[in-house]
Amino acid sequence: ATSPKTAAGGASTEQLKQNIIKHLHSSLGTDVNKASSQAWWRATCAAVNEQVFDGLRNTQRTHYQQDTRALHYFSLEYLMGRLFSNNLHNLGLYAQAKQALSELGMNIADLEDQEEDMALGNGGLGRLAACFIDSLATLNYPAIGYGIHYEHGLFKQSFQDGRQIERPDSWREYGNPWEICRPESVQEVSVYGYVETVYDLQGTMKKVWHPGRIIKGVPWDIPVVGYNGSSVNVLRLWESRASDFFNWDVFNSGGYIDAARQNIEAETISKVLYPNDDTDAGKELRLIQQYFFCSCSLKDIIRRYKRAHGDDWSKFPQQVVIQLNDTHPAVAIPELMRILIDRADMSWDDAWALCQQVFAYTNHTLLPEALERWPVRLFEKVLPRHIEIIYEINRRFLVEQVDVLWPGDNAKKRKLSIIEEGDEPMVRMGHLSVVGSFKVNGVAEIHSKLVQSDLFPEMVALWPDKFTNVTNGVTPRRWLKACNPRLAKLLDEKVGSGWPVDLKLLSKLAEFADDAQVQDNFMAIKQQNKADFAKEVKKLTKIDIDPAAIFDIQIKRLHEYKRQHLNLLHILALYRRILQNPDYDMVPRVFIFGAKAAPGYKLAKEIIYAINKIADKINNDKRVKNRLKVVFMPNYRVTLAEKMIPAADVSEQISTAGKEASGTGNMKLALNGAVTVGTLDGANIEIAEEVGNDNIAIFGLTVDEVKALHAKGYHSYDYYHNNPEIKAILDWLETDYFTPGKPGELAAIKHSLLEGGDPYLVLADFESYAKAQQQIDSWYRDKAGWARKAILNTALVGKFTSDRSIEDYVSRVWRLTPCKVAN
Ligand code: DL6
Repeated sequence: ATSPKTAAGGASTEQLKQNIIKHLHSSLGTDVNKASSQAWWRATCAAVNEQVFDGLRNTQRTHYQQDTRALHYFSLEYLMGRLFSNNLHNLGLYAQAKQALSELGMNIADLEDQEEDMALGNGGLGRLAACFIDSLATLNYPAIGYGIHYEHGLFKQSFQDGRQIERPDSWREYGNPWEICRPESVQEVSVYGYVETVYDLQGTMKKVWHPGRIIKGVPWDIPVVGYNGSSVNVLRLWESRASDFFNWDVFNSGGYIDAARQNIEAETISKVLYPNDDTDAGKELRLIQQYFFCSCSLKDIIRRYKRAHGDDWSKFPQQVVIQLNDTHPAVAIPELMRILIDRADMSWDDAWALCQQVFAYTNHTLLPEALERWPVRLFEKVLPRHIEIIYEINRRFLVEQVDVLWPGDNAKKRKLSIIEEGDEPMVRMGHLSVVGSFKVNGVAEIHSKLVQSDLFPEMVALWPDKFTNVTNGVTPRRWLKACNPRLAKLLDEKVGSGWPVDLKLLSKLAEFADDAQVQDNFMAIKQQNKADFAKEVKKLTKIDIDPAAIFDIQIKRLHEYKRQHLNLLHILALYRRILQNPDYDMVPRVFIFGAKAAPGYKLAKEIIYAINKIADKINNDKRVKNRLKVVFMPNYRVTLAEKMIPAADVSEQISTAGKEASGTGNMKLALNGAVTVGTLDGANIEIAEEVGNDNIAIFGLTVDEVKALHAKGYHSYDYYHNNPEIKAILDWLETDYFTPGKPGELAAIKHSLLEGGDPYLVLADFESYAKAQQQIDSWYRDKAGWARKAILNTALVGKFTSDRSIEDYVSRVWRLTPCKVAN
């Protein structure tokens, strides 16, 4: 049977089939009889791209004709995951493609598995960028994402005897059907060299930068398809290559080998994503990466602006707004100043006035190790002209702002200076971002408050209106409709099919929270998702898990502040209780982890090792009688998250209060009906406000209590000595119980919690956490009560759609107007 035309105005099933076969023949050079799954997948992508490219052309034409103000999102990371099913869903073509493929004898799920994840990001910050560009296209806002076309994304993770092994990720080794190279828009970027001061005939001083190296930036465009046939925006990622001009010189002078070496050096810039989510400052290549993509992107923006406005810069701030995704792209501020002053001959005052209307900055973390600072001497070497500009921005800031509000106060100047004094003077990128931006936001209410009170209080005194909040969000298209089709169907039936673009409609589901039939349906869906995921667990880890148990999931980067080790200590407590009391009564529970540790983060890797070793012991201990299972899923990534989230009963959001800026996994899990065990941190606080305290298990110290405890003096040994369960568990880690013949192999955790001072207050929160887990256990025993909670979680988290975040940015920061694209 063929289906009618799609909502997107696209092809019928029959046409789609013909198109797929056409592309098998003409794009892939193969035939239905011998095509591999990979070829079928590529042919289907090519067929889908016919519509994607139509949308792209229409969108670009409309934006050009209407000369729209546009957002330019600058981000070093985009954690896109797969695009196949996402594009099909957003085009309204998924069901048709499934049907077409099935009529061609292919299973759509098998084809989905042909696609590598586009893992050009580490975690929350990169995934947020991906959700935001989805929402921008869906809401018809003119926007372009700029970033780096890394050859290798985030490493692939496997376990060897429980230890994390990293392998390179080569996501586009055999090409990527979603991207288009745009040689016509290549840019050139300079680095190194020296600055000369020259005077023209009128005696006016000018600075001339003589670069030491020129690199070519080649743009790759990835179409970003809005939901339901709206706009198709672009994610433009820059790949570095050696500049033709530069190589030619070296080549002509007989230096073929030198030319080849420089080629390699130039290409290194976009070679690999730095795998830390917080600490890379100091690495020369990282600074060059940041500058490379900012410079390419600014020149691209200016080229487009000049096409419409020539050399008249007056409309630039009306047309262009640039969002800095954390401080990683902050070097764009001095780069724009350099272009305006050195290239466009603008006065300092005019250039600065313009810059300050263009940039806005989002802070994503308060962790001191994540606040970027670059050695001045590195800047001098790599970007000699930019450091001069930064000095001048700083000089004027200190004289014209700081000294005016706090005359003669040198301590204030030291604290606020963009240049940190010391043996090794540093450029503070956070300070530069605040000074150079017209708006600064945090990513959840509490985080934005802390940005103001703890990180930049003096900046708030200088510019109270500059600071605002935009709570994060997630796209419900990927994180509910596409990843949880069973629940999506139930929601269509109960609240209508408009919820993917109007997530508050889900609140209508709350009316059914006590309806026995809806409860049964909702929990049956959860059960089926759990059964599907149990098969995946078996396939990937060989571990059998029972879908009747509580699936308790902690998925996020491995970090001490996220406290996977708190979860682990509690697992050990349960295990110990079972061993001490063979009849220990608990609802069977499967604790499931997914996390990558930064390759250089030793303790994080020790925590992974400990979880794996303890899992091994518990899973094979007959005395446990299946009450407890522990699973660490290898290679956690977007595609795996899409399978885990629909199967979760419990969502672990257990960071030390004040440390997790927002979290977004918390939103995805609640949206799919998981009940959160969480601290009053980041967006957990807002989730609790939405779902109500009966439907979330809150525990632990609050931000104020954490501060008070640190102020008073925290002694983790007190908890060790006063709580026999804590003592027994920590001592257990030092034995060879979990690592036969190798005592002490898991002791790193104990040492960090005792001698290391337990910086993230794991022991202080342990008791309260264990109680919250007890609460979950007793809630789960009441079937109807649990179903009600699960339903209400889905129903009441409509606030956390990234569409709402984008509308908040639009009204508080960007001032954009939607631009409907005619098909
Ligand atoms: O804002 C997105 C995401 C937050 O949800 C997380 O809470 C936060 O940890 C994360 N921050 C980073 C750190 N990057 N830097 N800098 O990924 O941002």
